[in-house]
Amino acid sequence: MSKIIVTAALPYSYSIPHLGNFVGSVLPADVYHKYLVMGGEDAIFICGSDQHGTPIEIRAMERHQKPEDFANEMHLKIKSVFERYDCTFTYYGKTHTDQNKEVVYEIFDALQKNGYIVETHSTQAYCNIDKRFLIDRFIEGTCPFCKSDHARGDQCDNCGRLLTPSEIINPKCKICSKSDISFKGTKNLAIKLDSLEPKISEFIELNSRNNWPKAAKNKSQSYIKEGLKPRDITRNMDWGFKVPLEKFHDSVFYVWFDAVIGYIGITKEWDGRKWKSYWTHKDTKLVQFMGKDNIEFHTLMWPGILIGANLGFVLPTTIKSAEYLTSNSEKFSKSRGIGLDLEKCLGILPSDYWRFALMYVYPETSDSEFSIDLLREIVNNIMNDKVGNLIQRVLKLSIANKGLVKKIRIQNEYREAHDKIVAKYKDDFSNFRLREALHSLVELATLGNTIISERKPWESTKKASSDGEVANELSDIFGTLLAISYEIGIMIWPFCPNASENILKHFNVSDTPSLKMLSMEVSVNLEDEPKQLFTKMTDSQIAGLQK
Ligand code: B3M
Ligand code: ZN
Repeated sequence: MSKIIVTAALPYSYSIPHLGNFVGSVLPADVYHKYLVMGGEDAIFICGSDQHGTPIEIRAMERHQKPEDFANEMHLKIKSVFERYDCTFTYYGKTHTDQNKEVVYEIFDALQKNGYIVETHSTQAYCNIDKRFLIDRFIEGTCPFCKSDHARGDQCDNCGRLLTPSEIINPKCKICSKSDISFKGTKNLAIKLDSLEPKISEFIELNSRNNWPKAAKNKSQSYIKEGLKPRDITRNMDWGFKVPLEKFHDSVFYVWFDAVIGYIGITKEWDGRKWKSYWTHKDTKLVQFMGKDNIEFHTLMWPGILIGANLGFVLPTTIKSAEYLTSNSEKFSKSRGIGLDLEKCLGILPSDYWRFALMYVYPETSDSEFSIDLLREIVNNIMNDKVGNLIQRVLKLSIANKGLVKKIRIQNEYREAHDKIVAKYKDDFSNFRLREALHSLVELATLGNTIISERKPWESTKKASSDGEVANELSDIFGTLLAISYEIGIMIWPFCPNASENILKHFNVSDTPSLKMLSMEVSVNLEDEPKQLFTKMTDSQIAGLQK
């Protein structure tokens, strides 16, 4: 059986992620991994906190804390928030560990030996007030490409282009907000992406056939077309992994260098023995979830590092990038204060609700607008009316007519429609259409609701006691409706694990659901009254979110 490594982009550990981050990577990765678990695959789910980089140093500075202490504190908070959203990582680690450092050094050595590291000399922005180099996010200004004011030293937050500080228009120091900036000479180490370009390009050609979204493929190809340049992998700052060369004793590796390698380092942190069998197995599939602003790091720099090091680590098979979740057409962003923070959300609605609603609008192929009104619509009309009510009605009807409940299976009349939906659900997952898979699940509930409203089983239950034919017909309907409810209980598990458990306990199932269970004989417990699966949103919940 081939091994599968599922990863979600490593969140920067300087603040709790918001809904936009969550739906862009960790949530769909968790949903997808749960589906693989249901299919009995040998799949691990790896994520962790990205602990280096300037934003962390900036926040730590503001709090008078050491970057390491601050990053570790935030790491624990982020980890616990994800767990409260029922994300079940195989391991949620972090990048500032000995294990990651070992892998980073091993890869760096190999890159050097293979001739892919070059020394670069450049002038860097320097704040004359704070007396330090203003790298990456320590400098902000206007983007030379899209003219947005959200350009930072390393990347524009709006258009996603990678930048260098000297390109930024009207630069300001992030620490003192002044523009007393000069450019001073400094040296760095870069990875020769230019030399690696033919191999990176070949990798993109080949692997983008594995369900890469258009954005991932097009963006990567257009960068290749422009031509790759050497890219710095070191920075003149203290926080990070020291570059192991005397000449660079005052530099550390660039956060993105040890963050992508962190996928491997975190797996090593998880299991000092097993990590290698996943990362170096020739049949391993590496499936990586991320927001679209992370694409080029994963399709150019990361494969460049892996190809250049040539240590036998697998290259990304599928890059599953997401578009943006928007609010009034603006991208959710923690730096700009739009978007709801995950902790607050959980105080208002339980995790299943967010998991369902967010996956229902997962910006899979284009940006997707999210609002409190839309959330209410999804919770009230879809989760409650279509899914929850169906399960409750079916169980209540069955309890009230115990004698008519016989075999739980889909009646011939509905078999074709039913099979089509279940096959589509599986096909959606196999082709990484996760939002579609959830919509397919809702379609199954719709089929159940149609059967109830067309057949109106309650109208003929009395007659069934004296008419055998009516009784048989009702048994078939109940059997079909119970089978649909049971299947929803299984198929909803990757999205709403709690609802799944609540449904399946009525079918005497307490194990983790599997796809095999879809075709197994099942019994129903008609003793316990069903509780409401989901409830509609109250005005006070809405008000809580608006605050
Ligand atoms: N921490 C960026 C982000 O949180 C970055 C991802 C790293 S993935 C290796 O969006
Ligand atoms: Zn300054």
